[in-house]
Amino acid sequence: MGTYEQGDAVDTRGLRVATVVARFNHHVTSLLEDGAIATLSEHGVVGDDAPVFRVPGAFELPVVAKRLAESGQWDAVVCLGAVIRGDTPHFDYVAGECAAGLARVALDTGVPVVFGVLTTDDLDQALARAGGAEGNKGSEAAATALETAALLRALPAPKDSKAISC
Ligand code: INI
Repeated sequence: MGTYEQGDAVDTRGLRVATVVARFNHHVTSLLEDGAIATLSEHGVVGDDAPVFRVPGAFELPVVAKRLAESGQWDAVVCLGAVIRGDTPHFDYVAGECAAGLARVALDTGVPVVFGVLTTDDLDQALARAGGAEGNKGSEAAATALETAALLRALPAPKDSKAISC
C-alpha cells in the first residue's frame, strides 16, 4: 500500500472545507465520511466550517463540487465515493468521468477538490480502505484538502488577480 510521508505542521486556522458524499455504496461511503469529518475536526474545522452535502452517486460529485468551489465560500472541497467494479458494467465510465470531472473543477476554479473516491474490484477492497486494514481514504482526503488549502493560502496570489475595491 502506498503511504504519505508526514508533512510539515499545517496551519489550518480559519479554513473552511466542504465535503460531498455519494450515497451509492452508502455502507462504504458513510465510513469514508466518518474518517473525513474526524480528521477535519482534529484540525479544528468543525460545524458551519465543515458542512456535508450528499449526491446520489460518484458521477454527480463533480457538478456539486463545481458549485461549491465557485461559491468562494470554501477553501477546499472533499469528494467521497465508492465505485466497485463488481457492481457495475459501466465502472470505467463512472470512475473515469468522476476523476476527470473533479480534476477539471480544481483546475478551473483554483480550489482544491480532493478525490476521495475508492475505485476497487470488490466490496472487501473498498471496506479495507474505509477504516479497515488499509486505513481510511476519507481521512486521507480530508488531510490532503487541509494541507493543499493551507499551502495555496500561503502562496502568492496569481499575478493577474484584481484587488477588490468598494
Ligand atoms: N455510483 C457510485 O458512486 N458507485 C458505483 O459503484 C456505481 N455503480 O456501480 O454503478 C455508481 N453508479 C451511479 C452513478 O454514480 C450515477 O449516480 C448514475 O449513473 C446517475 O447519473
